[in-house]
Amino acid sequence: MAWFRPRESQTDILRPNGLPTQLATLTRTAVMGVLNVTPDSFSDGGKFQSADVAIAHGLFMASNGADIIDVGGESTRPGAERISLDEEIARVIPVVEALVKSEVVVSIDTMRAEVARAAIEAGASLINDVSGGKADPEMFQYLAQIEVPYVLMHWRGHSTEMNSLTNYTNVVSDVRDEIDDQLFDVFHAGVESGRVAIDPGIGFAKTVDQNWPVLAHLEALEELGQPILIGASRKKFIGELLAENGIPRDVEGRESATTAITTLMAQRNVWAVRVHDVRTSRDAVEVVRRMKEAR
Ligand code: PMM
Repeated sequence: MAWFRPRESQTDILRPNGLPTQLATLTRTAVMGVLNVTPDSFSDGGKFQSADVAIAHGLFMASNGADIIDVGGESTRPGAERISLDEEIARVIPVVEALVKSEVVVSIDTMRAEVARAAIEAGASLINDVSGGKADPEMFQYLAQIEVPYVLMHWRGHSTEMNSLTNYTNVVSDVRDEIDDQLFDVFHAGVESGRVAIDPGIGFAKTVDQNWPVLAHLEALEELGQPILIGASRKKFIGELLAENGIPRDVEGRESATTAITTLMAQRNVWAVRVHDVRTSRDAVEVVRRMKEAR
């Protein structure tokens, strides 16, 4: 029948090498649940500061359908000051250990090689580095010695200065070219190319308006040939989009729009979305998966 076209291959989703089996065989976009063990992250800061509360929330997200729990100890909120290495390790490692013990797949959200090392030794399965190797010169050297996947994010500078680093000639091609430069460095350090996923860094050194073309022109990032992760969940650009009478939508009220972005990204075959509300995004990627299967 003319309307019956061959099924689209589920392998259209490009994913990094080195993932644990349950993630390597997924036929849909993966859902990464955000677990910030920080007093000041923008959307959940302070809520999961104590290790026990953080662990409970990580387990809750896993039972709600998260494929990966992304544990971070350092806030990347615009303007945030850095914390010490010891403080970061003290915040995240007990949480990583407990989640791994419960057989949860954990990624470590850190810019520091030493934190990444401690987390991998505690059983984490991937490294999520918002600086894409730029904050710590040791990161790529460490990565070259191990075999876990790595998320390399577009990054121009630390949180204290990133809001002043938003000059682009063309945000879409500039972000792509800068990620390409970061990729050159990571490959040059000896890291296997198949292990690296890329992320345009929604809200990082980007004005509210600059995030939209980046999301709308994912083909520019796709040209780089790496798996893609998107972290748009509850961010300021959504709050501004949904503002009423000049007042941005509060963080909790950004969920439906976040789910809409997850749907569009899954449709586009991104490897993973990093979100706060796991259930809604997981539902969205299941819908997309089923729709693709029915084609
Ligand atoms: N955003 C935040 C933190 N870590 N990691 C990746 N890979 N991509 C992101 O967009 C990203 C990240 C900041 O948001 P949060 O305060 O909600 O964690």
